[in-house]
Amino acid sequence: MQVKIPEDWELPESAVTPEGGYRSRRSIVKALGLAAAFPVLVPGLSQAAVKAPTKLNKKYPPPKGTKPTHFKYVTGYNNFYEFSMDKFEPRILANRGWKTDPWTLEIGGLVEKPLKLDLEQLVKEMALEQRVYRFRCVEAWSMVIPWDGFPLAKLIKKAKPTAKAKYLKFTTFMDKKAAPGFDRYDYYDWPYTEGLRMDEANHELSFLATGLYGRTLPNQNGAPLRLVVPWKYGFKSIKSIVRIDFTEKQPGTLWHDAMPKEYGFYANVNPAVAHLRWTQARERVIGAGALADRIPTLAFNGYEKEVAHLYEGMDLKKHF
Ligand SMILES: Nc1nc2c(c(=O)[nH]1)N[C@H]1C(S)=C(S)[C@@H](COP(=O)(O)O)O[C@H]1N2
Ligand SMILES: [Mo]
Repeated sequence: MQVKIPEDWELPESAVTPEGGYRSRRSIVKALGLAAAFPVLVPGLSQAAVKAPTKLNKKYPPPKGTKPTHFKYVTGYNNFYEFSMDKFEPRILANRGWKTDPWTLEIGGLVEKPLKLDLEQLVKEMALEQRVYRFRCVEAWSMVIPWDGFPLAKLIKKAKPTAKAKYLKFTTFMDKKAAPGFDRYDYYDWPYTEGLRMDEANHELSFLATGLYGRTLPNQNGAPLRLVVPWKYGFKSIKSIVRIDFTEKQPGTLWHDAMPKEYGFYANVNPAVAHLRWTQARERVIGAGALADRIPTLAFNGYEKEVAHLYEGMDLKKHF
């Protein structure tokens, strides 16, 4: 057996503080092989359930000058309006009986053949890898998050879109009994939807996360499958996806349709374009402490070299 000493940023909170919030089958499966190292501290984790740890993709270690945000902030300070507009409530409300396993992902629109995929099966098929990405919310705060998952391009390949397909539209679950936000904030056009241009979606940075910090994605972070597009504002990284449709025209999305002057379809992180109500030039680093200085926001959230070519010739002030 291969023994791997986890970096301290890889340690799931469960290795430090036993807690009972994550008992589902998939949650246990990927606990980084920590059962061997911490047999008493990971409750309910049998040897049989331990799988090989997700391997860090060496191309995506923590970006230079950053430190991964502590697990307790990544999983305790969330935006998930289906549950609450408060930052701390999703952690509680998304773990009161909302079932994210089993889960079906449907793929339709301009594809050779519509698909219905069982998520557990899909995860088994995809070789999971870990990538540490910067994450920048449009509200001017940021984190650095070790995600586990697979490139979106791999799923697109499986989906076999037709030549007409130019965009992807993503849709989040909508179960009024499972989450209070649909009724509480009934002025939004639920379900939550998002979209990407095909070349953006096929870019190697576009990622589908099934976990973080080497363990199954907590419900509040968008279990069991959420998008991660690190060069765009966080609202593009749609959670708990139930459908992906391939379309010819730019799809409508919840935020863009609700407030097109505040939230663009592209939503590329851009310190030079202020939000209508605040500057985007600086950001608050979650976990750095209340008194820490804000740090400068980087063009394309630090991924300019990798993605700027996607927008060549476009006026980024207009297509914000
Ligand atoms: N379905 C859905 N996806 C969503 C949201 C949401 O409210 N519902 N919030 C978005 C916003 S604004 C952000 S910043 C990120 C937050 O992800 P996190 O809670 O995992 O940090 O999720 C995005 N995806
Ligand atoms: Mo956000």
